[in-house]
Amino acid sequence: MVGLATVFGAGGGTSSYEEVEHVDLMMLWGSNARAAHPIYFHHVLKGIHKGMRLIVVDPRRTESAEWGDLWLGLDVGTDIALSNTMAREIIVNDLHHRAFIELATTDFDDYVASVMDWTLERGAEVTGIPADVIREVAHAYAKADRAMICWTLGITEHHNAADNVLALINLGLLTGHVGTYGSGLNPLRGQNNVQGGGDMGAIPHHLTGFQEVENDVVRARFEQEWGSKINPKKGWHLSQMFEAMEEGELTALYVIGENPAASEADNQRTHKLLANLDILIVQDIFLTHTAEMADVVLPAANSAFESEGTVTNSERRVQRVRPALQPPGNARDDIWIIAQLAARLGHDWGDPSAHDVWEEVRRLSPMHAGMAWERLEELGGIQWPCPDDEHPGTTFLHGRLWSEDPAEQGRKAPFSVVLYEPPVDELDEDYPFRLTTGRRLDSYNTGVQTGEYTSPLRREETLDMSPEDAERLRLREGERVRVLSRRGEVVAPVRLALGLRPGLLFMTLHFPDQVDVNNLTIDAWDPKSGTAEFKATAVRVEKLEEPAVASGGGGGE
Ligand SMILES: Nc1nc2c(c(=O)[nH]1)N[C@H]1C(S)=C(S)[C@@H](COP(=O)(O)OP(=O)(O)OC[C@H]3O[C@@H](n4cnc5c(=O)[nH]c(N)nc54)[C@H](O)[C@@H]3O)O[C@H]1N2
Ligand SMILES: Nc1nc2c(c(=O)[nH]1)N[C@H]1C(S)=C(S)[C@@H](COP(=O)(O)OP(=O)(O)OC[C@H]3O[C@@H](n4cnc5c(=O)[nH]c(N)nc54)[C@H](O)[C@@H]3O)O[C@H]1N2
Ligand SMILES: [Mo]
Repeated sequence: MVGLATVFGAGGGTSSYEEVEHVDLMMLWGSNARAAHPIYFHHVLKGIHKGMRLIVVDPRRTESAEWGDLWLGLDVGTDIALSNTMAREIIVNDLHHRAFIELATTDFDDYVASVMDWTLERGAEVTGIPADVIREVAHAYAKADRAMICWTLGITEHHNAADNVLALINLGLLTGHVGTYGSGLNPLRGQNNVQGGGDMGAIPHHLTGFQEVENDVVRARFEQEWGSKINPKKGWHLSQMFEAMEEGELTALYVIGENPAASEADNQRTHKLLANLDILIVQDIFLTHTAEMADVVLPAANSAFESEGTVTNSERRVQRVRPALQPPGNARDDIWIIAQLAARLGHDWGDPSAHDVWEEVRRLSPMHAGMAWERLEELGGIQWPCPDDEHPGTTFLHGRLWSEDPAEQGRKAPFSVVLYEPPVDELDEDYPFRLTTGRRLDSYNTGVQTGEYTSPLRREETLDMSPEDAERLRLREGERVRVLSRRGEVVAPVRLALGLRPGLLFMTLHFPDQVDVNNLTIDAWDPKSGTAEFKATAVRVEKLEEPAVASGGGGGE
């Protein structure tokens, strides 16, 4: 969000799902969309069937990479090196889009100067990708008629997340692959309503519709609607909140729909800080680990199946949801709980419905103004911006950049100088393995919502390791090992994974009761976006016990 908002003024993916079926070349960068975004990947498959070339940039050979024409297995945290090397290759071969750069961008010369050291040889050395492969991909991306880059956490869960995103945006600007149908720069959102949450203002520096909380004119409009004063200073993001707890500046926490006791990096620190709060309130549909630590638990209805409202997906499409089930027991709609809390604090909001809330959103947020409830229904959802009742919604963003008319074009898009910096948690003799963490198709996040079901797909947590490393450490499939980082340790069974190169390990966050992976992760975070470096931990692996003597058939323990 931060990277896109900095360059283009709007923190949303530029393109529509349907466009993916008309793309010539797609770079799926740091995203295992096959497992984590199956609906989106369905569109990718349709694109592939129509002749799209798919290039996957991921340290692991993922399920997504299996569908790719090329897999670039770079070392964790070297994406900026790859992007800068591609940029230099494009520039020295005169493959950049001079007309677009002239028309629509600024700061090109500084950018050129910053990438000129990134020869193919240096890029290959830092990323681990052969020089001729980087060359091929740079040429293919620049020459494609319609090219798109999609990314997710492999890019954003690093200490330099915003710079990683800016590095990808630079490539789009350099080649003019933005602002036209079938091109674009797209972060895929993690949950059905991550985009919507940010759009509604659940983000430290924005009110609803990306309007700056520090802007006096904006605040005055909201204050008039709400009849109360708004703090003029932007708030803290999650990582800053934990820092503020450490410094004693934050002593009360109200958590709605999040399980930080399991999902935050370096959770020994997290647990200590949550336990030290004066008051912890948790509003959730399950009694989570965080809720178990809480002073007050407010049982909520599930907003996906038990209440009414809207969600906004990665293509900026606002869609309606309706209740299909009755909430159990005392569980109540999140809106109802919040209104009751307001009443106890002396503000009578009555009993607002989801529709009432939505009408307020439309009054305050120009990009939602044309999205009447009935129109959302009729049109099968609408993509923002949709400023008035006649507007059909917006398929792709930033077409204005191609306009010759300065008034229509508006602000130009700046190139950003981004410097390569390796991960914070360094590899050394004691911690020689790079552990990266993420997801599998069969489970969801901290397991709260998927922990109870049984399915043939469902697995326990494992430590995934390359067969070469397993052989070197004399480990067998299923053998339990101790994994240690500079912060903590876990025990997990080994699984041999052909998609991993030697030196790289993988685990998920799905089974915190069995293997609490965030015991290992580092709380280093990106000052621009607030995201933690979940994707790069330095660890070592120790054998737990001597393996039973091998007996030909590889028998059990
Ligand atoms: N089945 C399922 N689907 C989900 C979720 C789930 O838990 N289960 N969670 C949802 C949520 S909240 C989110 S945010 C999304 C996340 O969706 P994804 O981001 O696609 O999922 P991850 O597995 O976390 O990480 C993506 C990939 O980044 C790669 N990677 C790691 N380090 C680097 C690096 O330095 N560079 C590059 N280029 N790649 C790197 C990893 O190998 C991994 O394949 O998924 C959503 N969808
Ligand atoms: N090691 C490691 N750690 C990670 C990551 C990683 O890749 N590696 N990924 C990070 C990412 S991208 C994410 S998004 C986080 C996820 O971290 P969390 O968001 O903390 O994890 P979830 O399990 O998705 O928890 C969501 C909670 O919302 C509740 N909930 C669901 N619907 C509703 C509702 O309608 N109302 C209310 N009130 N509650 C509801 C669920 O019951 C659940 O407890 O984890 C982060 N942590
Ligand atoms: Mo996420």
